[in-house]
Amino acid sequence: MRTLARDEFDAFWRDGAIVVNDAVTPDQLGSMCQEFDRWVEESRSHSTNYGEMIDGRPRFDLQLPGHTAEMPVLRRVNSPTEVSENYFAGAMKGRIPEMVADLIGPNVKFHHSKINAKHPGSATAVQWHQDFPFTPHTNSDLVTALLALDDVGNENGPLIVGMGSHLGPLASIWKGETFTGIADAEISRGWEHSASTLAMPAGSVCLMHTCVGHCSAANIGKRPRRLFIVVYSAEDAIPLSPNPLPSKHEGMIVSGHKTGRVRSSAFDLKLPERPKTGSFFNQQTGYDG
Ligand SMILES: O=C(O)CCC(=O)C(=O)O
Repeated sequence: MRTLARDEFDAFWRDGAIVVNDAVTPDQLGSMCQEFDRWVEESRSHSTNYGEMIDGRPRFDLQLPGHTAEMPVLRRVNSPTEVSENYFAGAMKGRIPEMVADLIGPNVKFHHSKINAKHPGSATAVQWHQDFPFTPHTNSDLVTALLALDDVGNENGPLIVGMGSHLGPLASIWKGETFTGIADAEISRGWEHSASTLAMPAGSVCLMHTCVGHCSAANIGKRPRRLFIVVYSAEDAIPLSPNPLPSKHEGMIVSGHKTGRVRSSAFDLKLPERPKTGSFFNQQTGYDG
């Protein structure tokens, strides 16, 4: 292993999630925060979602109603690696992809990225779900890396993880014929029993197995909570549904090399619905266009 300690590797496969400090350098973290602040300044001159991803949906997502020029509320940036060298470097080089390669490598590729910002007082709790049913692949060697740009404590919208739940069943995110994006309650009730709230200092990363059940709390504190989220897969895991956040960087090798092979594991799930807006939060709250 290049970057993770043996006990971190073991904890990941036992619990389905670990937090590792100093995942990027202080300079990198500072540059990412500055870039986000610059986007917030830019957002003052917009009253609707704006910018464009490669599929035409808006890149910059505002809290509406709520966002104003005086009090800007930029809550999401989709595919930031496409518009920022700082976010591109954080995702493609350095400790984060190295750690992911330690877990599911040696050959690892990029799938998608986003920044989720929870502002004080914003009702942005995220309901229980696993990531895999949103991004099914031929095997489940996928890791979601969530880099904290701010200190995250109990008050400002922390991640809550059902420890060990990646070893259990996949929970449907459909209710009958309706795509809700929320895990089947019978299964998620089990995750609550082993739930752990993750404190994260700024610059730390949570590495999460794609099958681990997780949710996140609303920000009831006074400080913002911004996470830069990057999804990686093993190179031989082939996507089974369209990328919810398509990126010109999808499939980029971040560790090892391309083999052109496919590896499959057995599972059974209903394919997801692609978000009409840029976000599965809107699917969970029923506001997806
Ligand atoms: O931003 C958050 O709090 C949650 C993110 C999350 O659950 C995810 O990206 O799967």
